[in-house]
Amino acid sequence: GQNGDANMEGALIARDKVGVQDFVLLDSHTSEAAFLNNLRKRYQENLIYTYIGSLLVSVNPYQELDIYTVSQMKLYRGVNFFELPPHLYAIADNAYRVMCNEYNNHFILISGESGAGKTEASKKILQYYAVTCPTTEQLQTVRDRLLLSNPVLEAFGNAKTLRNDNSSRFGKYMDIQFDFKGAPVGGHILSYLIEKSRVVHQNHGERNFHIFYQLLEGGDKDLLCWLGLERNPQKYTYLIQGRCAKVFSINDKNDWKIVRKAFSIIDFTEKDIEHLFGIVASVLHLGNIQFEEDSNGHAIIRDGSQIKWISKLLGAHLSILQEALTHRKIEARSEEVLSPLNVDLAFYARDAVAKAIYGRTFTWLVNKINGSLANKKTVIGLLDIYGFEVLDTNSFEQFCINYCNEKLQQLLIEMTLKAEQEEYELEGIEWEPIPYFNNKIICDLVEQKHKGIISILDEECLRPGEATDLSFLEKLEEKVGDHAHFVTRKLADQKTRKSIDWVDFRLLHYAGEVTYCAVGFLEKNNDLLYRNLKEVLCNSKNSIIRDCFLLSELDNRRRPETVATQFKNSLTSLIEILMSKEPSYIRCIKPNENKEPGKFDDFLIRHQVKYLGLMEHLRVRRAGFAYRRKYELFLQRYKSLCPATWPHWHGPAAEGVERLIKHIGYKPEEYKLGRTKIFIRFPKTLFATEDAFEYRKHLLSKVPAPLKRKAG
Ligand code: AD9
Ligand code: MG
Repeated sequence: GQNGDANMEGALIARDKVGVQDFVLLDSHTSEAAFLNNLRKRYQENLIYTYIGSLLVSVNPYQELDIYTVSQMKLYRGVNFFELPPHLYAIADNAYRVMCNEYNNHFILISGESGAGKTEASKKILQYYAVTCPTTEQLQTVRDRLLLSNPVLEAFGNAKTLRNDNSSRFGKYMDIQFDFKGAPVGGHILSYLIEKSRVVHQNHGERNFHIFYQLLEGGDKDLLCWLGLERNPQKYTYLIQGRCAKVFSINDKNDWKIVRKAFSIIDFTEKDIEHLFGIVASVLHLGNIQFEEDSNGHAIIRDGSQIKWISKLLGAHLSILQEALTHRKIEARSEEVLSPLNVDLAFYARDAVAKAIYGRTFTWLVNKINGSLANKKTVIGLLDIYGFEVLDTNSFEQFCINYCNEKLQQLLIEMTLKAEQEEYELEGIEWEPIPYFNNKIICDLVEQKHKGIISILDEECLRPGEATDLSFLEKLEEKVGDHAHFVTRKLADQKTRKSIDWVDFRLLHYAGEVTYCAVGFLEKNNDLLYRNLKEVLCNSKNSIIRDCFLLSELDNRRRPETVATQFKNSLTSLIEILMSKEPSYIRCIKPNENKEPGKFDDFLIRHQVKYLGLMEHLRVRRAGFAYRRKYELFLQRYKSLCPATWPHWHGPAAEGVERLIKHIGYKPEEYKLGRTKIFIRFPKTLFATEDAFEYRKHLLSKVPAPLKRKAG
């Protein structure tokens, strides 16, 4: 089960200088100031990891630390959870060992806001398994594919944002699959809602997905020539809106090499690669298509060169493609009529194609990678999603991302409190529940059937022609205006002292308040691609595009699910997947807004400590029992402290423990005896026992007291 055992060994080490490595050991009561002090002390010593019991808190160091070497990995392999300084590897190793011993499934949930270090953590854990798990030559390939899926998915799914130079713009859940010997034999990736809008638009200071820049910087001359591309990103409308094609911290050329190498290992044929980059290039060409008005006010394409390239790369008929970009097929009395688009709609159609082909190609990539990995039963899942984010202007994408973070927070609340309560119940221990903020109320506000924001949005999407983003806003005011976490415009000033713009709505998320701009919500939720454009794509000679756009989609008269509803459903099934597994948690903290090493921004960190619920977590840990340990283990360690149990105890371990603690004088309020474990309420009790143990060991060995181990 869960590792609730205390950090007894490490506890004693130089507590003052570098803080305690488990918050449970903080002497001063659970004050926020003490918590922050401890976190700061450790951060300043580059000790970025700290436990709360078995949960790991991580603060982004924004610099390369020397703690991820192979020898570090080996150090953590098979070692008791708390015997070494806190580390990702300890969490990973613990999950692995419990999985091997009990043949059950695990997952490691990594959460925290954008830029806090989730993706780095998930990559490091994967590396840990790749290096330390047993393997055979045969399995080497699977291992390499698992590892190399990362650079590929990051190239296509990550981008520079204001918050993070390598921000995940999709959610990722990866199962690492193990055989009965504990060798990693396969994997499976689920991806969630990629932020397609980025393909056609970027905010100032942000970039499009990395792959575009990598291709232009790194692709060899022949390839670019074949794709009809120029090396200079400034030439492409879709790449320059953020005005930062070049980023200091990113080496596109180098990354390109890694991605290319990854493709060859993940079983991509030359044809696949040709078609894949044909699509990437088509997106760039699409962005450069300009429309102008003819004398009738209809859109015509200004310059035919881009569309020729697209036609070649996607294997689509030139004139049909041209027609599809400037006309819309309308069904009137079982007759199909082509109606010309005006310039605005033509641009809309163009962007819709770019988003659709990129978005679906991303899904194709994930499937392709999955196809190259085998499928087995016992797994450790790694969840790395896009973190909570608040931008200057927050749109539909932020709404989805932040909703996703609410769901995971909800999961965490349920599973930690549940696990804790279940353990006490199982062991027959009484305990008093700790109050905490349950964000279920916010999840409900967003997702409840008929009443929630997504339902309201979907309803508006069902009224084409009538509904607008503003009518959606009105409906929100009307239907959820009095919800505690919806700030209505009428009361905005009183509630949050900031008034709300007439196109905005505001939610009080668990992680803070966010103002969303409703403009574009309906369109993005509908995600409409004109039928004749779909037809063109279904008939494409580019095999990837053909895989992505199936003819059956055209027959389907049923209305496809909206984007938000699809997302909601996929999150619901993700939560189900996770609930069936044993959890481990890593909570990542972002130390400052400047991506700077060594800078501990008190205000920013306090806020995260608060909304991540770390104090509550700590309180639950402490108000319950700070320590618990199986009778056998407890006895094994401390038996030398009692003549009746030393050197051997022959009866049941529980009785041995009872004798032992009577002998060393535990008071009744200090402990409880459960069915299989002893529960110790205060850290001090254990410290004393541990000190006595060390002293006794010293006497027994008649050698100088052991040097204090370097703290972590
Ligand atoms: V987002 O929600 O995807 O926008 P993440 O994933 O939480 O976000 P990420 O892991 O990408 O953040 O970390 C951001 C940057 O911080 C990385 O690119 C590194 O430069 C830096 N970082 C994070 N963790 C570490 C670390 N353990 N060691 C060194 C780190 N640098
Ligand atoms: Mg990330």
